[in-house]
Amino acid sequence: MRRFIVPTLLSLTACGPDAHEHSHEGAAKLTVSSIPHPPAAGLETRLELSLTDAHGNAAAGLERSHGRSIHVLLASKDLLTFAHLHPEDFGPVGEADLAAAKLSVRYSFPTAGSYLAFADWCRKGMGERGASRLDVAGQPAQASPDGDFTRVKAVGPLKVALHLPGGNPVAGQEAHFELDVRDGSSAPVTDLEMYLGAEAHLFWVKEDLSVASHGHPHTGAAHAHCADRAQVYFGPKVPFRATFPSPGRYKLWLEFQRGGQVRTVGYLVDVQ
Ligand SMILES: [Cu+2]
Repeated sequence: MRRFIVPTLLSLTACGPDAHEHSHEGAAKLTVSSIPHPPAAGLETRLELSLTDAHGNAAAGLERSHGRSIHVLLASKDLLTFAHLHPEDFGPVGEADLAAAKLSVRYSFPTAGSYLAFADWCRKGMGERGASRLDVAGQPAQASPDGDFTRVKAVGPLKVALHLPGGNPVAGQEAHFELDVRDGSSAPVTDLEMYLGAEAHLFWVKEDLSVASHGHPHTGAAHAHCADRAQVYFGPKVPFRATFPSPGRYKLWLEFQRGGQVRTVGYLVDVQ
C-alpha cells in the first residue's frame, strides 16, 4: 500500500482561556498520511496520525484527554462537511499506541476537493494541536461554498440558534456569542449533557482553511489543561468566546449532547 505524507501548512491560532488547549514551545509535530493516497470520495480512507518530537522520534508522554487519545476534526473547503473522530471510535487504543504516538481514524470523504484535518491531544499535561491539508480525489466535486447565514437551525427535533449580541466579530478582538437550544415547541432545553468533557464543542475554520481552532464554553474560570471539569451549563444558553485572527468568512461547528444523542450544528459568520 502506498503511503504519502501530506505537508502541514496550517497556521494555528493563538488561543484564549476557553480554547481547548495551547500549543506551546516544544509541542509535538503532527503528520497525517492517508491510505489510499490520495483519498477518494466515497471510499473509506485510513488517516494515520503520527506525533513526533523535534528529533523526529515518537513524541513521548501522549495521554488521553476526555477519554480519547487524540481528537480529529475534519472540515471541507466548501464548509459543508464536518466530522469529529477519535481512534477509539474504530477499536481499542492501547498503551503501546500512545507510546508509539501513532494513531489512526477512518473516514469516507463524501466529496472530492480540499479538506482540513485538525487534531488536538494532550502530552505531559499540556494541550497541543496541529493540522494538515488533504486533497481528496474522485467525484462528486464539492459544491459551491456554504452560503447559509440562517441563525436558527433545525437540528433533529431541536431548534438551535446562534446569537451574536455584539454583531459580526472583529478580527483580533474577542467575540462573545451564545448557543440557544430549544425543543420543537420553542421551549428552553435545560438538560444538556456533558459530551467529551464539555457542555459543547466549538470548532471554527476560516473559508480558505488557513486557520482553525477548537474550544469549549466560556466559564470565566481557568481550567487545567487537559483536565475534565464539572458541568456548568445545562441550556438553553451556552456562551462561547473566540478570537478570529483575520477578517473573512468562517464556519462555526457546534456539537452538544442531549438524551444520549450528539447533535451538530453549523453557522457561517463574517468577521470584519
Ligand atoms: Cu474529540
